[in-house]
Amino acid sequence: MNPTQTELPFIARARSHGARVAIFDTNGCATYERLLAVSERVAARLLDGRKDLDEARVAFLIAPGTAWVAALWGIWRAGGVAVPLALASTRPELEYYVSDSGAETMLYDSSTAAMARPLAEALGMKAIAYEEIGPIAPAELPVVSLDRRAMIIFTSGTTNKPKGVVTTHANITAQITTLIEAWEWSDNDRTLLTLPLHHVHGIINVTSCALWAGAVCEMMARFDANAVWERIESGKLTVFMAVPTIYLRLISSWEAASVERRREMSLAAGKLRLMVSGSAALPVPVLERWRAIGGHTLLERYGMTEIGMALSNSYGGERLPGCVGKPLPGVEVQLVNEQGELLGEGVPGEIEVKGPSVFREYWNRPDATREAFREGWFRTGDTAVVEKGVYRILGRTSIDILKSGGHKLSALEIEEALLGHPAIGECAVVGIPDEEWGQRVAAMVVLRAGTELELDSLRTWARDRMAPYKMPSVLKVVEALPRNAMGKTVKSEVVKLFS
Ligand code: MCA
Ligand code: AMP
Repeated sequence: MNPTQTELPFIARARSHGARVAIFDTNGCATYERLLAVSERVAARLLDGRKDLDEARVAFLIAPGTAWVAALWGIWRAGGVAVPLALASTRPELEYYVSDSGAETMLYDSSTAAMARPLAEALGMKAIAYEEIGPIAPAELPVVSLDRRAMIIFTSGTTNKPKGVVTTHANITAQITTLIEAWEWSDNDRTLLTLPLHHVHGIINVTSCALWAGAVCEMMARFDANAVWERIESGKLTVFMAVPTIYLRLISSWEAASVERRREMSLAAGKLRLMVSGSAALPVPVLERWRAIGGHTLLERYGMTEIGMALSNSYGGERLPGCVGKPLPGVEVQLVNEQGELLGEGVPGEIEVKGPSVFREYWNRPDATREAFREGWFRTGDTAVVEKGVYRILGRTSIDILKSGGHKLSALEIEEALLGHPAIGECAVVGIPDEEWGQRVAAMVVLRAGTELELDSLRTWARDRMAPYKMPSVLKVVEALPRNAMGKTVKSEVVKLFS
């Protein structure tokens, strides 16, 4: 590439980190120089003679590690829009993400080939195996301006199909830099990724912040509580971020250890400089338990796929249990009532967010994009209250959006899938409170005449149709769903019937 050309900021950052180690994964380590070299190869392979992908979508199904980052960076450097796919998704789910995004190319690795290659073939996409991208003649890479689209992450909402959240390079840069500043990331840091790489939490907060800072990012193929404790006990980690369910798992693992080992685990945890919880409400008893075990008051923050992170407890100052703190640098936050009127302290209202980190649009859904904004402010659908300038999340405005294990789920999407079951005539899906998962997916069903249904057989049937975290783990068969005078299912009654 011509050195006088403007580069995307993350590339310039990576160049400045040079020979430092960027990633440790199951295959070993990679320096920043190596990441740059490999991602350039990916870009050249994707370009295949073209000058610029011009925002063509490239879907990629790759296990966490150097290959995943090289794929993301390669897509960006070729001028493409990255569509990270979830390893846990089923074939129909992947088909939807790929078709909805209009991705023309699928990048995959040897661990995902069995799923990705036939899918790409069936959809007439170009399929590229990461391991088969050999040395390639260097290509002139395009100049990609910050206002161009960079990524599409699918999110479940109040519609029955997930929507693609489009962020530009400028949005992503803003999402990263606000956290670098607020949480004081530096090249002395070393973090551990245990989260899936199809959400902002894993992609931006952990991986991209670490690589922006010149830190080391250890990447685990999947979360495993004992393996995480081993890494904590290595004494090398400085930063760790996870969802509340993961902290609960770490607590259980600590509790199962011998008294002597517990002491070592606690000592090691206390040496990290920062431990963050987010993606779902952190119950205060969990925060307190972790304070006793790990010697940290977990830093709780609030974010969303559409906005990155918006609110955060203080890094250096007081952290208030049950609260998510104040707006991050460069992020404007306000609370409004249903009429869009600004609310003062102590009055609950909907959180609205504005600033450079807020996404551009829902992919191919101009109406949904328009509805999501009020006078330039993004309407989150989350309710909060402010007390002494500090925000506390009270819940979501829609009962149809669930959070389970940190995954946002649409009750409507799960209902639509369940209605495909031959025994199910009617159904209502709700989230019921659960200590481990935050909420559990619960399905209330009315069966077709002459049929029977057990939870186990429903889950077996669902295995090919939805990711494991979407599958109902509670089932109730009823004669009729609770309905109002208009015939609409009353979800609040459904929740009560489960309790
Ligand atoms: C899995 N299982 C569940 C659930 N998930 N059961 C009930 N509810 C669930 N949600 C069941 C499986 O069916 C399986 O059952 C058993 O648990 C183990 O499944 P497995 O898939 O192995 O679970 P896991 O790997 O232990 O996963 C737990 C997890 C994972 C590590 C907490 O869910 C996770 O990584 N969550 C984080 C998601 C995330 O990154 N969210 C951020 C999005 P059986 O054994 O019977 O088959 S939010 C975001 O990005 C915004 C911007 C933000 O604010 O951060
Ligand atoms: P997602 O759309 O998957 O990015 O999930 C974002 C949603 O997670 C937000 O709209 C909130 O409902 C929820 N969320 C994120 N962080 C927190 C938190 N600290 N407390 C409560 N809810 C949270």
